[in-house]
Amino acid sequence: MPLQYNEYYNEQTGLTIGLKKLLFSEQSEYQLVEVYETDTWGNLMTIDGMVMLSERDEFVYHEMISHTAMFTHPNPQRVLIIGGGDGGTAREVLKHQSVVHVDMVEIDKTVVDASKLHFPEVGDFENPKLNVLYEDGIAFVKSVKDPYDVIIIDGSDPVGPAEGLFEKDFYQYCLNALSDEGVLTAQTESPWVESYHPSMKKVFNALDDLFPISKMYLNFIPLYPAGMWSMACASRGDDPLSDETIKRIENGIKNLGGLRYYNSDIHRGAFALPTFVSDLIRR
Ligand code: SPD
Repeated sequence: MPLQYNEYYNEQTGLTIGLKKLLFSEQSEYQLVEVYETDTWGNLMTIDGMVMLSERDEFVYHEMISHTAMFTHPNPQRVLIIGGGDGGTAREVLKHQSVVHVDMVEIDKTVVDASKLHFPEVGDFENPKLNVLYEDGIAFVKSVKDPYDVIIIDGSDPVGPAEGLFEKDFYQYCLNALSDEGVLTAQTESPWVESYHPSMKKVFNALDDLFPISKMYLNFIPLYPAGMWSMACASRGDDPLSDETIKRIENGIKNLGGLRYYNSDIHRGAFALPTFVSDLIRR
């Protein structure tokens, strides 16, 4: 019997990944953080039995959650990342020359430690513009005094410590913590996994109530449940689909190194939703 990792997301339906060996396993104060060497995906991090990232496909998630927000804002200087302990979102954000300061608020230092050890290409932890804080992201965002231009919610699934990241109160605090033209993006789970629909609806209803502009967008991540992944983009200023935003992407993308998924066509196309997906969040 080969060594396999299984994540079941609908009854007995799930995802199977071939493993070579376990590299890291630590039950932190919050969750079980594990890293495996896989057969074809490079190293893989799981939290409480759910895939967080693999070396081979992490670029999709990190490029899409970061650049969508960063280009929707006309001049993002101060950025807040809630979660994001593997460092991949910060790495993408820091590619933007306008950025002056990034606070990354990760509740669990074990995630950062595991990433530094086993995902050396993912994080840019030595970057002097990056400030890593080990705190509860909800409490942090509630007490922000100096607003951020972009807030990115790169949490895990809505069970355990990340549950509060799918609640309306949290998005109210985020709105208060954003500057006038502030933009927020968040990961919002797979439209194919019914158990997460209530959390998805909660987030999109909250954003719709609170922000002048809020939209869902999609990307395709092979090691996440069902491969189709949704994200939210909400803005106090520009629309992610405005001509200005698209022009900013077209002019600015050449200054960012090494993108492999995100481009202006993907940005535009990602907001086109299949009917069953837009029905999920229609009120
Ligand atoms: N089930 C996957 C949920 C993924 C959420 N965040 C992933 C962390 C990558 N930075």
